[in-house]
Amino acid sequence: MEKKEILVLEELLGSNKKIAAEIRKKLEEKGILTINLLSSPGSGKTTLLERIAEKLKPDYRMAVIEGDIETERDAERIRAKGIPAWQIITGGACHLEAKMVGKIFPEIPADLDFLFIENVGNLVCPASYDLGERIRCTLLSIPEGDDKPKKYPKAFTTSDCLIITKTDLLPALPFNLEHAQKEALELNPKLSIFTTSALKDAGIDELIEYFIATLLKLRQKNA
Ligand SMILES: Nc1nc2c(ncn2[C@@H]2O[C@H](COP(=O)(O)OP(=O)(O)O)[C@@H](O)[C@H]2O)c(=O)[nH]1
Ligand SMILES: [Mg+2]
Repeated sequence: MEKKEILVLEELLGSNKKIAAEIRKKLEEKGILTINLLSSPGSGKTTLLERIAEKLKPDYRMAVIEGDIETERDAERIRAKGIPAWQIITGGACHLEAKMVGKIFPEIPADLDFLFIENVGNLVCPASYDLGERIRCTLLSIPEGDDKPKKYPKAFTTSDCLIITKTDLLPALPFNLEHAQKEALELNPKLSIFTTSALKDAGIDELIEYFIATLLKLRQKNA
């Protein structure tokens, strides 16, 4: 990469960081826990959010910001669960940026518990953009293969949590769960790891407990 290009990129990331820090501060003052979901297309982000919505809806208030290159489809799926959702259409950009979240910020209800952000399906660019989240989760689905953490390290090194999805497919595919977890932890020993199947409703309750525990910690800090 040319030096000039590198400088432009650093400037862009620098201003993104400032906007993200401001968003995080404002959301956390309201006691809202923000969770940024990263993964390849099709690894199960929206399906996981649909499951989480069903389980959280009776006791908690959540909303979702959806990021996609095109279409309103994911926001429509979330709204069908009775959950407020905003769709950001990037028109080609492979990641969300903090300023895009900032545009939606005035519409976000102050009494939310959880704000989920489903990033554009891509394991590479979204890893470089802080969106003001407290928790970043990377999803890795069984069909993608257990070798992916070391091939796409930044998503894993910058995350707080790894959600291995579609575990119902383990009997059908050669995915070594232990190997994937070991390599992810070698990259980032602080990762909290969850193994889930949204289809079979496995491991989702444990993941939700982690989100609730983090929300309580955030609110204790505010008190
Ligand atoms: N077998 C299986 N398929 C799943 C699971 N979760 C999602 N899928 C399927 O994976 C595909 C992509 O899911 P989607 O949630 O749209 O992925 P996204 O692009 O990451 O949001 C859909 O066909 C889902 O039905 C799961 O737990 N098990
Ligand atoms: Mg989706």
